Parts: sequence; C-alpha cells; structure tokens
Amino acid sequence: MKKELIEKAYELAKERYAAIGVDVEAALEKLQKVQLSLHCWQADDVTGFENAGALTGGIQTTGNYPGKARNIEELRADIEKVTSMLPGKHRLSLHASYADFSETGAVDRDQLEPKHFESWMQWAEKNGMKLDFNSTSFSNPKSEDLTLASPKEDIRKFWVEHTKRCRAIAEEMGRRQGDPAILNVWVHDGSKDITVNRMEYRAILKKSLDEIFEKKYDNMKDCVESKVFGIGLESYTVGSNDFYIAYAAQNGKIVTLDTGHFHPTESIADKMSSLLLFTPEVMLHVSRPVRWDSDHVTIINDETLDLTKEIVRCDAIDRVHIGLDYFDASINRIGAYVIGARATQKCLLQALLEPLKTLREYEANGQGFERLALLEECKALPWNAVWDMFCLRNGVAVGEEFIAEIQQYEKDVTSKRQ
Ligand code: RNT
Ligand code: ZN
Repeated sequence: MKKELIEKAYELAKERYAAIGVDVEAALEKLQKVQLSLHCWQADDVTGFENAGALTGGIQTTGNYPGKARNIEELRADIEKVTSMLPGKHRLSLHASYADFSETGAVDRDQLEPKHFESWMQWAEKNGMKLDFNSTSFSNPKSEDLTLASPKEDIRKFWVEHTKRCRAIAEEMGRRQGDPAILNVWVHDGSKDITVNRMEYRAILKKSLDEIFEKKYDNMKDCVESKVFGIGLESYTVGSNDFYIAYAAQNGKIVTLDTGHFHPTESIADKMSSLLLFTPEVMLHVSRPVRWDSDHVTIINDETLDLTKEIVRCDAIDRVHIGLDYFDASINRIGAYVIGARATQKCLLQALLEPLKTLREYEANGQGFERLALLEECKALPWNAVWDMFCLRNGVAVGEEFIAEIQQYEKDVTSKRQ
C-alpha cells in the first residue's frame, strides 16, 4: 500500500478522533507496549515434540491442511515468520511438551528441567522474545481422566512433580529474561458420565495445588485455568470456574480466562472487573468458540471487542496478560496465527480509541441516549487508518499485504513439508 495514502488517511483519522476528545498518538503508544503471549501450539496442532501419540485431554484439532511444523526447527521458523508480520514485540508461550531433548536425551514429564528448554531460552533471547510456560497434563501415558485430582497416589504424585518442575522451569525463564514468566496450569481432569464423588476429586486437586505452590518464586507467576467440559469428559470438570476463582482469590493466584471455556452466552468481558478486585492479575486465552470450545481462529467479533474494551475500561492493561489459544488445522497454520494475533491487536486498538471520558460523563449524568449514540458512532470511526499507520511504523505488512507474504512462505517452505 502506498505510504502517502496511509499517512493521509491517518492524518484525517487523527483529526476525526480529536473531535471526540481521543488522542490517537497516546493510544498507539499504549498499543505498542502490549505484548501478546503467542501460543506455540498453533503451527503443529498441539502435538509437541516428545513423539507422543494422539492428542488427549479432551481437546481436539480438526483439519488436515498440509504444512504442519514437524520439528522444533520448523516451529521456530514458523514463529519467526509470524512475528515478522505482527506489529510490536510479543512473547511466546511454550507447553512442557515442546522440550528439546536433542542434547540431553528424552525424559518423562516428571523429570523435566530447565536444561530441556535451554535451546528455547537461547532462541528466545536471540529473537528478543520473552517466554511464558504451560504444564502439560495431556498426551502422555499417565494422562488418565484424572491427573492432579487422581485418587491414585502414584499418578497424582507424578503430575504434582511435573507441575512443580514446570514452575522451576518458568522461574529460570523469568530470571534469565528479567521479566516473570507466566506459568499456566490447566489440567483436563474430569469424567464422561455422572460422577458421585465430585467433592473428593476437588479436594484432591486442592491438595495437589497446595503442594505445587508451596515454594515461592520471584521470577514466575502462577495461573490456573478452568473450563466447562472436555471431549469425552462431558459430565464433570474438576477444575471448574468456581473452583479456580475461589482457589485463586484465597491464594493470590491468577485466573486464566479462556474465552472458549464458558457457556456460550456467558460474557467473559464482564468477569474482568470482578476478578481484578480479588486477584492480582488476569491471564487470557483469547480464542473463538463456535458452538463449543472449538478453538477457531480469533477474529474481530463482539466477544473479542467486549473483552479488550473491558480491559481498557478497567484501566487494567498492565494487569492483564493477553495470551492466544486456538488451533486450526484446516487452513494455512501461519495464516491462522497471524489473523488471530492481528485481530486481537485490532480489537485492543479499537478499545484504546474509545472516548471514555465523554462516555463516562454521559453515564454519570444519566444520559443513556447520548452514551448509546456515541458508542454506536464509534463503531464506524476510522480506526483502521490508525491500524495501518501502526503497521507502517512497525515495518510490517499493512492491510491485506500479509496474505501474499504467507502465500510466498507456503510456496517456499510449508508446502515442501510432507
Ligand atoms: C484446553 C485449554 C488449554 C489448552 C492449551 C493447549 O481447553 O484451553 O489452555 O488449549 O493448554
Ligand atoms: Zn486455554
């Protein structure tokens, strides 16, 4: 796209926003600082590199588009390609199942150490990317329907040890990057059919978490992620929303809100202001559920917009970590990454461009008509001209230019993977 056109459109947009009291430059400055936590698992369909068999744990990728990353090198190349098309600096969220055993020999999940992520840490440093981390309870021979909530002591101990080690790995990542690594704990624990010992398993999960969190660390932060159900685990989820909200509030932990993990009409945006009053920060897994927790690619839709607006309206941009969590194997995987990440940034930009001061005045004065009218007008203000300028300044593809870039990468790289 022509630079002059982008600049011209931006100048007009800036004036238009100024007319409603919005400082566009200030919004861009804020957006520039927001680092998304990119999920490492979009380019290989959550397979990981332990030579694990099928994806288990009640989650599923669907589709068979060619070009999936088959090893760590390919995954890293894909992520480098993705970040070259995203304005700003971003983080990478690794799962424990993405360990690099090439120098050390393979170990099971209860034996993981920072050295198994050494090459990731070096790669991240070289690429100016900070890391976040996730324990992995699924896709392992010991991934029974119950892991941290298992009444079988050997199974429970195995997963407690795994999660403790994940915290130590996150601590090392955080120490080296001079910025805490976020460790997300999601376990799939649940059952397919009517469960009569619901309290027992929750008590076991609570006990396991208490053991896991015993050690205090300075360079990592703990998050716990709930959900409603998993495939094959439809009737009961040990780590439900109520369970983790209560746990996090009592223990000063962070709740991870995955936008696919609630009942279809539930507003995730509305949870923000409640959580932020009782827990230190919030972690997000931005996704797009279609009829169920389907992990479709995130797009600009009401749900994502409501969420980002609520972050800004709560003045909580510094207390909310925005991670992505979707996995679509039915379209170009790099394209999926880029669409979702850019959509999240675009939603955030729209949120930052809201004339909040005026809207709040209207609200305080009981001017309901004026509030609604201005909100409606905002929907069609030229935020996209501001977005284009953001991309231009960051030296990344403007507008739809990334489509051709991804097609080229497909031609040169991903289509050659058999
Ligand atoms: C599953 C959870 C979880 C996973 C990733 C791979 O429903 O959303 O966050 O998607 O850990
Ligand atoms: Zn998630």
